[in-house]
Amino acid sequence: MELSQLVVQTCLDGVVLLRVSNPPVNAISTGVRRALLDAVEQADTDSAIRAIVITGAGKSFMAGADIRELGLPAQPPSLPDLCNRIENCAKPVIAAMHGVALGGGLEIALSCHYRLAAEEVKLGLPEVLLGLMPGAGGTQRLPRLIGVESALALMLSGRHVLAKEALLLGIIDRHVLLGDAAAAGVQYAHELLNAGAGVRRSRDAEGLKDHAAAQAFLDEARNVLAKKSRHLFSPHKIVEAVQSALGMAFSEGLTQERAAFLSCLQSPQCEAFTHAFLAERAVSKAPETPGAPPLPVMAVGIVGGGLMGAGIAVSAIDAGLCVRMVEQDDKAAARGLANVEKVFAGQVSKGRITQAGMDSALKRFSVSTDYQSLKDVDLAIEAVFEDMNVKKMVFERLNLTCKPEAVLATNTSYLDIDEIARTVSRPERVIGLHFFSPANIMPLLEIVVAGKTDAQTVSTAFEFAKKLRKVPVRAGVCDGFIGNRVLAVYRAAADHMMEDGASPYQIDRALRDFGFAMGPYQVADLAGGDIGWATRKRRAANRDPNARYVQIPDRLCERGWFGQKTGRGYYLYPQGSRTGEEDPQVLAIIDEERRRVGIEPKRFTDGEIVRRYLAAMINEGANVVFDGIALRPLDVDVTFLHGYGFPRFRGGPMKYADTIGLGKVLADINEFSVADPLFWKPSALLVDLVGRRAGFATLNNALS
Ligand code: T1G
Repeated sequence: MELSQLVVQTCLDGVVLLRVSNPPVNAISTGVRRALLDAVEQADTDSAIRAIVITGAGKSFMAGADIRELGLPAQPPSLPDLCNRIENCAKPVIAAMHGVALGGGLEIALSCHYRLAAEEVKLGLPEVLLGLMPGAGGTQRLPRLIGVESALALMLSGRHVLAKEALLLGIIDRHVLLGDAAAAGVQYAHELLNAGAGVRRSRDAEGLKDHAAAQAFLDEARNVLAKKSRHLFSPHKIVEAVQSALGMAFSEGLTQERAAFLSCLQSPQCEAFTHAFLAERAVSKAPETPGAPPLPVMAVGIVGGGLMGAGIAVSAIDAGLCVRMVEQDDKAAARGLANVEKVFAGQVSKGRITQAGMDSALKRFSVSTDYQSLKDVDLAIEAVFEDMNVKKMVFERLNLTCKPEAVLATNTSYLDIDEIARTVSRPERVIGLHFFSPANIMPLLEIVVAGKTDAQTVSTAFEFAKKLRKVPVRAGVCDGFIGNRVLAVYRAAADHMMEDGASPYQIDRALRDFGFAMGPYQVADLAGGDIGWATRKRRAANRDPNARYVQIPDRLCERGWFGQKTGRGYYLYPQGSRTGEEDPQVLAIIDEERRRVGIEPKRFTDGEIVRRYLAAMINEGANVVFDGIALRPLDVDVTFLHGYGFPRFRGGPMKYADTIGLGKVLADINEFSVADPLFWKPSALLVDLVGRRAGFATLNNALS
């Protein structure tokens, strides 16, 4: 695009309006930086111009540096140079913001002399969420403008603030209640000129005057980070940069900020976070959607009012949809209603919604024992007991009752959806919507496309996910789809290590140190051991008799030790406590099992535990891509980031594999396979990629 198109200029009565135009979000690409610098220099030297207003075209001011250029060699002018040039203008420069002003976008505004914003604007420095830090003066100007406490809070959380709060904090000077921010900006410029107001530079603001208080906030931030963000790189750099703002001259502080910014930019964490950001956008686009617009979904039917059905209901009600629930008898219907009410009541008690908000939400909800109440719904979701015959019966009823075009979805987490689809006369409308528990909170939604599902049904499911603010991942039919299929394999790898000598507590600790929020045995205790037990029993008939099967989990389940809900599992939970204590009796049971199968326990280092666990996860992730169950490796990454607690700063298992090198992963698997060749079979995809010296990333581009 020509530079003149990236920044459109209009000039009237001595005020020039510079409108950045780089759809969809006015990311500050190299071209935008060049065009804006040219325009600002020209305006500053043009004696006919008395003030400059910078704004954005379309829906936004500017969403920050162009994320797609982050890994590329830097091109001049740099964003810090542009910001300095703006701040050095000899005539007033006004930022007029609407939509989003994020990252480098807000940093441009901070280098302007005056700032106004439309009511709905979202301002923020979200660089930390990309493993970065503000790199164009944000760490130096914002604390001077609003003080260390508020500036650090914004930069360390990456959160957005609306105009009202920004005004209170002192980030902006005015907010525009009605009308166009750009027009208000021009009017503000005239007012300033009429009042004889001159330039006013953020670097001269006095927010750091109380040195001792500022230092105390910095010390406190360091303490909090040491506890809560020990794995992360960039938050610590942010604190260092703000420390420079406190102790150094502005220009020196900028130099320190630049060095720290570049170290973040070159860190693997930045690459991983950026991968996660782009992968999330890629998964939300179904390949089917362009040719098959979604059907409108206004009313949703849900069969089953258990915890899952109720969670899905709440999620849909929250999205503004009408929800009709069906249960098999009055007692179950009353329980379904109570489950839904309980979730809303919980939100009221936490202050997330008001009682009036709850009452109005519940007006969109009804429960019945009659399938006829579903005759007009656009989408019906079955969330009944995980049993093929029960599910088939439900689908037969839905087929008879629902209107012909309605989408019929199942929330099964592993059953064969093709088989379910065979029970209806419209298999093209059948799809899997696999929610994760609690369904109103967990962001992941696996959209499972069966053999006969048509394109419109797929795009309707994706649109529905968007309405519910879920992260959709397209999956194919197999036992466990993407997430649970891979989970079964790495959980088995963990169990093998437990039987071979590692304690569940060491395994959990090693994986927490890697960055998981919880280890697999803490997760098992939280989810309930009975669920995994039922799955193991179901799979028993098809299990390869030669495959290794660790019986320790069964020994716990046989004792009724299902985890938190029974007060003990792998851990002890005295008096309903949620943080478990190590249990010597569990260790004794493990020892007994080792003796029974004749295993001499060996020591594992934490590093070995991580290596085995991740190798199992990556290898099965590769199989899932190879079999076409996941579209690309990035779909596996998003599944694990949003449904299984994989640390975001590592980008997902497949991204992590690329980071350490697929050759290393394959070498690990080959090493482990010496002792157990049946379990450790290298994925054909992994072998192929290593042979071609390629990474998983090469398979991500085709569809994204
Ligand atoms: N660069 C490039 N593309 C971007 C972008 C950006 N900054 N932000 C969004 N997009 C694309 C996105 O990939 C998608 O593309 C489309 O815009 C719509 O986005 C020196 C270094 C702005 C709140 O972190 O938070 O400045 O998939 O689907 O829900 O200090 O995008 O359609 O091809 O998300 O309406 C800091 C990140 C950069 C902002 C809009 N900025 N973006 O949300 O739509 S680092 C950010 C967002 C920086 C300096 C540093 C959101 C949004 P496509 P979307 P949305």
